Amino acid sequence: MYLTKQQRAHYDDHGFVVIDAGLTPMDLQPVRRDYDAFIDAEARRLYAAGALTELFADEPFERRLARICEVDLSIYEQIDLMYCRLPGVFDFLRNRQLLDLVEGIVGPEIICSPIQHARAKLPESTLARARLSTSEDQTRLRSMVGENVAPWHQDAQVHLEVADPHAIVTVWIPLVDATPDNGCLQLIPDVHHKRTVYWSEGFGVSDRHLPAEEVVTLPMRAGDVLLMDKLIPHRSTPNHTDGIHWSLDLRYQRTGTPTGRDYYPVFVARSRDQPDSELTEYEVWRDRWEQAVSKIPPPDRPRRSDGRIQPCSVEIQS
Ligand SMILES: O=C(O)CCC(=O)C(=O)O
Repeated sequence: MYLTKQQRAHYDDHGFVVIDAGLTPMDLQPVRRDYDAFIDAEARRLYAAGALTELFADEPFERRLARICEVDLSIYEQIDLMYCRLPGVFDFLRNRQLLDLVEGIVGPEIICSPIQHARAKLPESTLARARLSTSEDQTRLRSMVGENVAPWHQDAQVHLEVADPHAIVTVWIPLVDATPDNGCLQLIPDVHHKRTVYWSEGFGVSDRHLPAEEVVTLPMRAGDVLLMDKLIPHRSTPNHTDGIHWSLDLRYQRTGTPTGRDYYPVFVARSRDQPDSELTEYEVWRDRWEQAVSKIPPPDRPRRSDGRIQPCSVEIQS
């Protein structure tokens, strides 16, 4: 499925577009299957080591990791894409249907940016249910429950300045239905026309710098796909249900443009001109990530050098 003219026009006019049922359950299945298997294998390892006294094997995908986190935090800490590096996820980054949608914005020469995450937003109720043995773990759990409640920000804030002039599309995909109750995204449309990055003290955009346009809340079904310009401010909200809000956020851009995180592996996801340049081998992707993360662990990665707290303009090349 390619973008229709109307969908492309919506993206250009408003800085985002949601493609209803842009992906099928079969498209998402390799990701869910591999995370399921990863969590199961890790749970069995912890069980054998005595860290878990039950496997929570009857819990569905939406709940199992949260139940495990009531007792042990180590699986949760490995969940993000750059640590987990699962074959089904690599396949998904190159999913034909997904790239057809991306091509409608980026064109036919597409790289997959290393700014990509799998997020398992834990329910707030995990805190009350937790039976962790130390107060340090209880504090860690509190920050885990909070870490995927993203403050208002633009994705331009998470790459280095070198990528400022280049268009980057964020592709946000819920793996379970995303609702206001479990913490779906909110965004401020149309703001990309201002060509402005709204800085704050630290990460995010503080209320006094936030553009005044009306906020849109975006409930989405699993399989819907959000395409969003990197200058659109967005945030996500806390999870008040008892299931995990699982999602992926990926970024794609035109081949040859800097990702602003070039110390992590970028790869050619699609090339109509030079199909041989596409990365098709899972092991290569996995090994590149492994090496990159061992040199620069994600918490130590270089950040933008902005002490800036005022909005600043960026010129994006079209
Ligand atoms: O998925 C979320 O809760 C936040 C995602 C986000 O802020 C992003 O993709 O930049």
